[in-house]
Amino acid sequence: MTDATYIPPKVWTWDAGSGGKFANINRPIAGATHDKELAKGKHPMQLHSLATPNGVKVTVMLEELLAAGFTGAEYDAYIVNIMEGEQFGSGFVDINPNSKIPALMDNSTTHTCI
Ligand SMILES: N[C@@H](CCC(=O)N[C@@H](CS)C(=O)NCC(=O)O)C(=O)O
Repeated sequence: MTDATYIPPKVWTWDAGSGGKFANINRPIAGATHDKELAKGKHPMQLHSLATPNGVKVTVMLEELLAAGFTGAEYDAYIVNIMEGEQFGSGFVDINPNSKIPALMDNSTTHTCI
């Protein structure tokens, strides 16, 4: 059933209060709010994420590739605590301007991210 009385606003504003606890972890904003360098490990694949339903997707893929014997999927994993706003650190925003986890850097050839 649809609400035929709902009229969409001309200018959308973020009502964080209506989203419960998820309004705090999924925000309609992006970009750096503070300087923070990203950690970097020894493998070409650098994963920056958190164990949310979206955040585990890349980990699952990489682990399945490794289990299948694809050694090129070795990676270093780093936690981005989105409850603490770490997705707005400058280093993370450099690899994902959208400020969303997960972000995976593949340094094996050229600098690309997914
Ligand atoms: N399209 C992405 C969406 C990722 C996404 O929504 N990530 C959320 C956590 S599950 C996030 O980083 N939220 C932080 C924010 O919005 O500030 C995917 O499907 O993986």
